[in-house]
Amino acid sequence: MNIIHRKGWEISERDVTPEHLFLNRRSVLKGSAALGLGAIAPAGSALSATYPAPANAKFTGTPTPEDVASRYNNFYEFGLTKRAFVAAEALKPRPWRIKVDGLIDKPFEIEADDLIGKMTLEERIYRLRCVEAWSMVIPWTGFTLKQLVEFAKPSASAKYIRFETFFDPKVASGQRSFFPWPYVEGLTIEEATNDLSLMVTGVYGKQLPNVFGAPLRLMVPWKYGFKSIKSISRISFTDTRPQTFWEAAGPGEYGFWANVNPQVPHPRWSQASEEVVGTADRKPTQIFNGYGEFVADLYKGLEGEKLYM
Ligand SMILES: Nc1nc2c(c(=O)[nH]1)N[C@H]1C(S)=C(S)[C@@H](COP(=O)(O)O)O[C@H]1N2
Ligand SMILES: [Mo]
Repeated sequence: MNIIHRKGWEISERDVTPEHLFLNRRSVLKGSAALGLGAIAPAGSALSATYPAPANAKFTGTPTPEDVASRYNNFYEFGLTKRAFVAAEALKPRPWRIKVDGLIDKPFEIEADDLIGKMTLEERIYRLRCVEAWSMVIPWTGFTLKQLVEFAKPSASAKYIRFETFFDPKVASGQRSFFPWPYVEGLTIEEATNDLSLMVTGVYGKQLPNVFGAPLRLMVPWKYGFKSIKSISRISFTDTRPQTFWEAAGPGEYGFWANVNPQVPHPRWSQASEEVVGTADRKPTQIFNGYGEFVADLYKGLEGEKLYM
């Protein structure tokens, strides 16, 4: 990969989340409740998700064009190129069982759409920064991971959440390759219950297409993109730090925390700037991908950890 090194660019004004929008969020969410979105579910059945969901005014921006973002993806289950959308058509995201287990009140299995139907959906525009030094801006629909944690009722001993992608080499040809399948990721409970952590069910105002990780994927925008695991089939609460797919594949290059930091280079390239996919631009990378006001406190006292790889 060819990386152009540029330093010292200023962060532009429109990249900073305005404080007044932050303060407005509560009223925005109250407003969506007032529209009665929770009231149209037939008794005893899950509410089927409707798109587009109400936009959260705290997370705005100008999205990467949809035809660009949906044709430039990492989804190694469907090959090592950015053209995963072709092979990903083989995935059948419905019906889709999700196992929720480990250190919780009552382990259970649930149909993805039933789980989604129990949650409050909203739309958020997030920046996505891949560890390969490119970025996009994507309008996701989903529910806060915090809602799922509250639904699962973890015991006090649960310190981490481990996420696992489906494993089906007949459907996902990439899973016949040498990688340590299935794809696994993890967060601490504190990270998972941070307001930014989103379980994604839709994108560009529609139900999630396969290539984006249907029917349910994680989005943690202050971390490198590989943390945002796609097509989740199992969610486990544990007291031990899970070993992730990329840690197992390349422990010298990828770690558990993977917080974005322009000052900490990847062993093979700089992270100082990023290619803005769909444009001819590069821009300077921001610490925590610009989300430090929400997440920097999570890492107080953890300075001895490799927080940025
Ligand atoms: N299961 C799974 N999840 C995954 C990946 C993958 O290969 N398999 N790639 C990751 C990487 S490296 C990135 S940058 C993002 C890309 O998300 P997008 O295609 O929705 O933009 O998904 C992440 N989640
Ligand atoms: Mo990535």
